[in-house]
Amino acid sequence: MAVFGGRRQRGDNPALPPGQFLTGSFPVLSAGPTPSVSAADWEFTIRTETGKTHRWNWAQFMALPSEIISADIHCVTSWSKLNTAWRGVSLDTFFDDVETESDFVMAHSYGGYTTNLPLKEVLNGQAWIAHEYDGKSLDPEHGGPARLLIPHLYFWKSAKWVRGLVMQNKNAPGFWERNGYNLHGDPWREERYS
Ligand SMILES: Nc1nc2c(c(=O)[nH]1)N[C@H]1C(S)=C(S)[C@@H](COP(=O)(O)O)O[C@H]1N2
Ligand SMILES: [Mo]
Repeated sequence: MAVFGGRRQRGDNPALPPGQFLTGSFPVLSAGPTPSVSAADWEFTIRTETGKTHRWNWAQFMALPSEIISADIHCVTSWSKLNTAWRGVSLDTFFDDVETESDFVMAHSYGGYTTNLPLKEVLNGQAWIAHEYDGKSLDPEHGGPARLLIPHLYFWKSAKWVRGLVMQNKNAPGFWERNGYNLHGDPWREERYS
């Protein structure tokens, strides 16, 4: 493989989606300042179209079954990082008691970031709320105390400092989607921009 500028060319690594380059570092990409959210004040909610709100505080979150997730992550700015290790709780667990007819979700973060997602793409073992990276509490600049982890979509969909999901019946765009990013964001189909 050709090596230049510390990054390796795509070559024939089958784990790399088109147009992506490997990085060994863990870049920080944040559209604004890192909000300071303590676990003690943390709350995660899911609000449905009927207005019903399901809530979890940190202790309730920690009491849910968590799992280790090993995943490749792909940023639309073209870096990919393979075999990242997280601990988190599947969104399937949070949705256990949620009744909704809506097909879409808007994720909201502490600090105001938003991103839209189809509900079916955050269920069935495809998305987590992660609170550990590499066996340690998630660093605030990477979204600690907890962030979304949706590795099969470009990493802008993995909202850092997530504070809630709001069900929506239209696929209304979130922050980056309003600014030209794709509504869906599949890295294997290079769904980068709209
Ligand atoms: N709240 C919030 N979440 C966010 C972002 C952000 O700016 N704010 N940036 C997104 C983008 S573009 C990427 S690539 C990843 C970066 O995560 P990292 O900083 O842990 O590498 O977070 C995503 N989630
Ligand atoms: Mo990104």
